[in-house]
Amino acid sequence: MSASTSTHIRTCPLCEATCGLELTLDDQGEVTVIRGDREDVFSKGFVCPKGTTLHRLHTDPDRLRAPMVRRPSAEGGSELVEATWEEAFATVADGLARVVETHGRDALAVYLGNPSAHGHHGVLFGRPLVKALGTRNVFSASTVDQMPKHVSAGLMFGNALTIPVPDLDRTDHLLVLGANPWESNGSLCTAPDFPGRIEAIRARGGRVVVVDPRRTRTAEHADEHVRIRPGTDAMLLVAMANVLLAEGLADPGPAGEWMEGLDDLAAALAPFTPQAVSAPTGVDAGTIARLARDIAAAPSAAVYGRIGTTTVEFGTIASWAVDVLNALTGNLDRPGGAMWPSPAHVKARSAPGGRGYSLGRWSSRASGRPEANGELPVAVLAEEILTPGKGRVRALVTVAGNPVLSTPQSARLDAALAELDFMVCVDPALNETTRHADVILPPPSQLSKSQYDLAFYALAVRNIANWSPPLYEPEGPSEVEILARLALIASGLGPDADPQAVYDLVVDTLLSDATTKGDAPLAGRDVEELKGMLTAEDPADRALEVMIRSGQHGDHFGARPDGLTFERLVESPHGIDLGPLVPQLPDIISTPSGRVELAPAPIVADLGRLAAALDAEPPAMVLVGRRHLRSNNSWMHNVEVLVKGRDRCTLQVHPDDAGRLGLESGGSARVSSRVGSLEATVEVTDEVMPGVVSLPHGWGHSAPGTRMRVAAARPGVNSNVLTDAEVLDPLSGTAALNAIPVTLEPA
Ligand SMILES: Nc1nc2c(c(=O)[nH]1)N[C@H]1C(S)=C(S)[C@@H](COP(=O)(O)OP(=O)(O)OC[C@H]3O[C@@H](n4cnc5c(=O)[nH]c(N)nc54)[C@H](O)[C@@H]3O)O[C@H]1N2
Ligand SMILES: Nc1nc2c(c(=O)[nH]1)N[C@H]1C(S)=C(S)[C@@H](COP(=O)(O)OP(=O)(O)OC[C@H]3O[C@@H](n4cnc5c(=O)[nH]c(N)nc54)[C@H](O)[C@@H]3O)O[C@H]1N2
Ligand code: SF4
Ligand SMILES: [Mo]
Repeated sequence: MSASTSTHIRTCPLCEATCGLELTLDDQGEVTVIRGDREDVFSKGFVCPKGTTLHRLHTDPDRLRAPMVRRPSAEGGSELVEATWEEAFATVADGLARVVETHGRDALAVYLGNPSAHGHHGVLFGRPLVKALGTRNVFSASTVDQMPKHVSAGLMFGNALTIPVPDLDRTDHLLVLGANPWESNGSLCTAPDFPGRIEAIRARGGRVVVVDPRRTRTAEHADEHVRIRPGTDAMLLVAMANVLLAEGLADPGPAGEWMEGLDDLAAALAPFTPQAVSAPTGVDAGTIARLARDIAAAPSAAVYGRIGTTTVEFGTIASWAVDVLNALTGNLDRPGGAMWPSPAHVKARSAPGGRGYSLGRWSSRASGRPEANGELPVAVLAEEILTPGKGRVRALVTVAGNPVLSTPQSARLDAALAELDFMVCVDPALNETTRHADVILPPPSQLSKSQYDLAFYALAVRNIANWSPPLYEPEGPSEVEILARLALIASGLGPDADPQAVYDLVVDTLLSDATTKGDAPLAGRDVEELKGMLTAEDPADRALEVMIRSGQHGDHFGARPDGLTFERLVESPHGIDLGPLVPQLPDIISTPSGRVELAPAPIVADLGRLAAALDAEPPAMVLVGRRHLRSNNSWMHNVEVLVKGRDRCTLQVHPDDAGRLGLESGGSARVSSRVGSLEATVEVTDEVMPGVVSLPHGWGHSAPGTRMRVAAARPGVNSNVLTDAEVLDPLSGTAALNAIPVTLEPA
């Protein structure tokens, strides 16, 4: 990491694709250009426009380099001013202590945003902080994203993290619903150059079908595009499963030996015939039956659903139905189908079965929404702050999140945050959310930390391990140090407690698990001796080293000399390819039955709600979201080269609707929903289907008191002003961010 090196290789931390980057440095150690790393074992040189701007986040003059603390202002109000780290941590200790002493720990809440799931630092050290806060008010971006998939995987396979991914590189048939990897590069399916991998399916004679209310770039590159009425994928998918069962096409293949519930499934799906779902989905019955027969007939096939199938009212049913279709067509756990990765940081299992997955162990205070994965729906955060009574949230910790732009009914959340007694944000930006903070603790930039994508290698289409060193020395405490010190403060140990205690705790817990729990790869070994064998220095890297070495490909601390070590990762800047995905049944299953549960009771029970929706009158106009390649949720709009050019925060309206309503491109429309209203610039395009309008999320950078000067010059509007915090997928608590009923008029 010396400044005199001319190139630096690292994995891009920005989206889930984990592309290898090659950074060229000048003799001052400044990054001059970023290209795709052609030698990267996974991405092979692929890069997108965001990856090439990674250094611009580091050099952004608006990036906070010192903590901000709220102080009384000359005008009689208050303002955020730069402070020392000592002052900042002392202020946090005071603020949290005051709230806990007066109102108890239930008055604390925490929100973990998307970047905290990238890399390994936040993933490993966010947990001790959440634990130390000792509250059930735990929120994250998962409940505006993939929580339905965790719930369906938990109920079907026993573990919320065992999510099957489409085996893109070997499949003969890919059915994509509600995902647009041409812009997003994929999610819950880590595949650098996702578009190239899709094109390869077609090049080898396979077939790609895209289900989306918009003719996306992904749809344009497919063999077939099926327009669907937003929010109804669950109906389409269960009707397809119904067809397979009714026509005798259901054949789970050898994996069927490990499946439970096939008979219950047939009964539960009986109401959902293609005829019954055709009107609400807007897809004709013949097409639905053919889509089902096509996946059954293909030599191998994978069904893959993403944001358009999860952030909707029936997200868990849709997520489950995706894997039911994979299972019924013999594609679950077979090459070319939907398979489970075997990531290096996860320990091997030697037998199926386990405690399984529980849901709804507690509920939110104000509206009784059940927890999932230990979290409450972020949609209820505002009401938990605003509703008086015992347990009312009075203090909030955010880490790497911008919920004011990212979560539903955000005007209410924005107002609620102003009511808090105390708020601390771990974030490098002074943005729409952090402007409400009493203290902002900015971690150093991504270039100042090492990188290993714990979460995403568990979702990758090949088994990959790739660790990147930091490029620069951090200019202040590392993110791990900040999180550890917050954990110590939350535990009541004060602002000066030594973070080493938390570093040790994380490593000790991992080693203790590896020597005692489950299949304990290091059973009988001495924890202190193992600790002495660690080679990494950084606390997050030391924890990672334990996971890698005790993991399924690991050296088990010398017991398997050919196994993976941290040193080998360090010596392999372009990554280590551990091969294609391999079948995992039955050992991967941790349901109490030890079998795949095709018809989990909570999901079958929820089908009644889906059946009731078959006859509901559909709204005349609904709103959906979209993503653009040059944008990343809410937080990269301050990079000039990414946002320059044409306005991307436009309201897409179909020509028929535009004509009827008197709207034209470049004009302005007022969009209103049950909870809010905004004015957006119109883009008339037949990319969207009639009756559907689309607005991207993550915009709306016009709030006072922020420091995002580039973003503020092209603010756009916040689509989540329109999304309704009361409309959730009940099992997962995930907000419906698509299929929002709206009305439109010229502004
Ligand atoms: N309407 C609508 N809303 C949506 C979606 C949608 O499709 N439609 N998508 C949803 C999805 S999938 C997601 S994931 C969420 C995202 O929601 P959030 O995670 O709440 O928001 P982001 O925009 O990702 O904001 C990330 C924050 O992390 C900060 N940050 C960046 N790097 C670091 C770092 O290294 N450390 C720390 N501590 N902070 C960092 C940034 O400054 C920014 O404040 O939005 C959701 N909201
Ligand atoms: N460039 C870029 N890349 C990103 C991100 C980003 O903001 N920008 N965000 C990252 C994150 S956090 C995530 S979670 C992933 C998300 O990855 P994707 O899921 O691929 O994201 P989107 O591009 O939002 O695609 C969702 C698609 O669903 C469609 N849709 C909306 N409603 C429905 C519906 O009811 N049914 C169906 N079938 N389709 C529907 C939309 O038209 C859209 O094309 O992307 C990641 N990658
Ligand atoms: S596709 Fe994702 S991982 Fe790859 S360069 Fe772009 S932002 Fe980075
Ligand atoms: Mo996401």
